Amino acid sequence: MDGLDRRDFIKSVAGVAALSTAEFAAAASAAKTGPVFLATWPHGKPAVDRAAEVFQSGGSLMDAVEKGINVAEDDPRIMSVGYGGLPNEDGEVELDAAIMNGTLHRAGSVCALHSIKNPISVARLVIEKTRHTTLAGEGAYQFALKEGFKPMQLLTPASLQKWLDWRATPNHEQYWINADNHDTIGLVATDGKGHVVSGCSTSGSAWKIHGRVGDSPLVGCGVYADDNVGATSATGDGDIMTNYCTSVSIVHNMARGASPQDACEDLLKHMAETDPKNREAFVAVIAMDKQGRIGALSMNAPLTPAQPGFQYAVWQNGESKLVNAAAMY
Ligand code: SD4
Repeated sequence: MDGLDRRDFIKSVAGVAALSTAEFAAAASAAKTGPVFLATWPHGKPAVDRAAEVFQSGGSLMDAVEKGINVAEDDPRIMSVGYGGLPNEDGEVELDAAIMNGTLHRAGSVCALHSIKNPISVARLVIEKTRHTTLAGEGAYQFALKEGFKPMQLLTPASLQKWLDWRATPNHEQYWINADNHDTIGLVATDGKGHVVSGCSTSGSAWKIHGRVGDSPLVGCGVYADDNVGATSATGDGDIMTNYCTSVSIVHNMARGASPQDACEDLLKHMAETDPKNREAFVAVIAMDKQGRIGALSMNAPLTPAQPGFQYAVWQNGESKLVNAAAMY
């Protein structure tokens, strides 16, 4: 939070709360920006481009977020999402995804889904075809089959080789305490008229214990969307972030008047203050308010030796670009 400590932040929030409804509405509408699509990592760029294309050709914002995320899920080169994602300790790919509609205040999610390459599409059908929010494991798989999804082998020759290499590494059980591979796709969007959607999809932490569920499919952790405020998503170490309900915490910070960037900073600062070890953690977040203003932040840079920094993709006014996010520490 630039030059603001927590007490100042709370005061500034109180100032916003003092605005009359009319003043607040006027400020909000002045800031409207048209549709905006924001996604994590370089693979977010083709995703936001696809999302914008779907939206501009008449699709809904839910369609746009789902189809945008499908691009990363379908790409075998991306080893942290969908087809080609790195498997669990047993060599099986287990996928997590969630999507949340900010108008309906309704999310659908699937966890530990095997053999189906587009978990975000299954998650969306959880909203549309059921009264449930989250389906897990075999139940999620059976639901996907009933809805017409075709099972397939999600390992590619490259991801299989990585798993074999890991298995051949002495002391490879260390992964129980030291995880790597965090490149979830998170995609948040606004239609430019106050509607927001958030989605994310991941193969989760590589070599995880069978059945491990990260933050991504947990509503309020990996995704959150509320048309009254905005939408957020998170990427990184879900075993840490889940404990902070990352996405809903940032939305609540925005609801109290923080800008998207300040809302991200406040949460990451809180994480670092409650446990100093979190300063070294791999945590990165994206946020958008309902006016289309964006925020993005990672806890530290470089994130890992293999991943020198957190980048996000943004599409706005007909153009997309990749941007280096700020780091907290
Ligand atoms: C998880 N947050 O399962 C996910 C993994 C991820 O980038 O990469 N995020 O912990």
